[in-house]
Amino acid sequence: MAKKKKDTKGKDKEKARAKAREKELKALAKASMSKAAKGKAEKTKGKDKDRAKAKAKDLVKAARKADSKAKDSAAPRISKKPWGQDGKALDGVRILDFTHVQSGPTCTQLLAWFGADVIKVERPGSGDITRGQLQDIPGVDSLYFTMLNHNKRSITLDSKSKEGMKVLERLVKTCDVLVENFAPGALDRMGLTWERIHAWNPRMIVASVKGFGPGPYEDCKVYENVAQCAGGAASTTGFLDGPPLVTGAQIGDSGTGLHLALGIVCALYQRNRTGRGQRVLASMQDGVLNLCRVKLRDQQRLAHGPLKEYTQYGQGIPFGEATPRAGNDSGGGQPGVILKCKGWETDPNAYIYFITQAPVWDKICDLIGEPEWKTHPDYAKPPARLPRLKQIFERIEQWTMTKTKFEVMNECNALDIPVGPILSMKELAEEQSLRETGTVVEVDHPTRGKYLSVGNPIKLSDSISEVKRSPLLGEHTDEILAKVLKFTPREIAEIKASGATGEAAKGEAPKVETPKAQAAE
Ligand code: CAO
Repeated sequence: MAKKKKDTKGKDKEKARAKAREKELKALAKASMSKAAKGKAEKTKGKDKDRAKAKAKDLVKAARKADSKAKDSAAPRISKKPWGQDGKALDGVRILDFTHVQSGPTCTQLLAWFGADVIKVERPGSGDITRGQLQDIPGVDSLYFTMLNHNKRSITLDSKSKEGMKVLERLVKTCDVLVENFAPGALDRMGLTWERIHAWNPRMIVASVKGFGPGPYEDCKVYENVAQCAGGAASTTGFLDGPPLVTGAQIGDSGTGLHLALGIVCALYQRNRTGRGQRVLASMQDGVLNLCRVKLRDQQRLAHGPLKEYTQYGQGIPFGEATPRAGNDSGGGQPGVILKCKGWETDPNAYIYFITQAPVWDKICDLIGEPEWKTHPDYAKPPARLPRLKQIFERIEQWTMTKTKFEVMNECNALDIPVGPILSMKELAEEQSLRETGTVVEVDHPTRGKYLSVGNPIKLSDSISEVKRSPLLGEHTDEILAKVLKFTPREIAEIKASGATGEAAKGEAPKVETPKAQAAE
């Protein structure tokens, strides 16, 4: 009898738990639905709502499946907290940030967004060279600096002084990762060789951006456009009859910073197993070449005949020995060009990228008013269209020029025809949905005031990614010496008296651009 009562009680408890969980899942679905629906433009509301509904349903289905799998094990359940608010992914990881300019700071900013404690070590008086570069407001940290150094703390330190090295040693012993992008050999010249760092802290990961990997150019200093040229991007960008071109996307600097961040996270993961730190190297040439992978693909395809999807093939222009500049041709092989839209005469961005993807060819023909092209032997099949692409796109352009780029996008999207409006920076800055996802954020800065920045483009469902303003020069020197490195007040006084932390007035950005700063990117 007693046992039966106990069983019933247990069952009741289980029922209550199941009921509570069901409630949780419904709330989860509701939250994700309203989030998805909220972030979309008015005009596409209906379709997005349906998509959000389906997504929410899938979410609940997946959660139920995970729950039933987890029932008999200790496996964790899907977080009950709202999107992105269940702690920080890299909580507990401390970074000694010895980076400057763009490539290194991009990497450490990403790690800081994921929750790492990033301590930026800067030269007293001047700090990161970008603080004073391209200044729009005299005496105020430039947007170049503020937009690459969010969520970090700043300590000023002369790493070449005796006292400075004492502080650096303590930092190495306290941190998990040292990230640097000095010129080749600079870290060694400072006395921070890999062997010394490893002896001080065998768990320390030392991550570097360099222009080139080992080889004939390993000693070169490298900037963004040098990397774009040396990594194969410039020779394959631009039009056939023009010079090589660099692209506005900072694939050399920010691209390599991204590669380095992945290397660091992998090294941290491996350290869990081995207990040992390791060196991580991301060269800018390698990073750019990695992003130009499809161009090396085409280089090898050339040995077997012309690249038929390139516009030049249709124009009868012979191919040379190397992958040519492809204009606006797509790397995926689907014919695509940039076409004028309504207003192109006065608006430099009234254009749209239009792809004549084979599976939607019939829909394109109907849309532009050429239904007979669906069955005509000169147009019906992709190989027949290749030599006629110029004429085909001219016809499509007659249609796009009658509409704005957003009208073209709406009409094409409804038919699953892939198109891309050419969005200006102004349009992106004003785009509400990007504000709502935190991809474009407004940040307040004590000396600059409010400004726009690009937030974390990588979204984790459990990890918060709030964007905090960049530090003023040396803003956290005292705090780091005392609270992180645990120097006594007397030791701090000695360090300061030696001049190792400098005498720069806190928060003041350098006013004069040095010739070196102007040369840097
Ligand atoms: N205290 C004392 N000295 C410091 C210091 C500090 N806190 N921080 C840096 N320094 C010193 C370095 O030790 C170095 O001294 P030595 O030349 O005597 O060894 C010196 O400052 C200059 O460092 P640097 O050579 O890295 O800087 P640079 O302006 O001459 O070159 C750059 C800049 C970017 C070309 C070079 O650092 C480089 O090639 N980096 C690797 C590639 C890279 O990241 N490029 C991307 C740049 S973004 O476009």
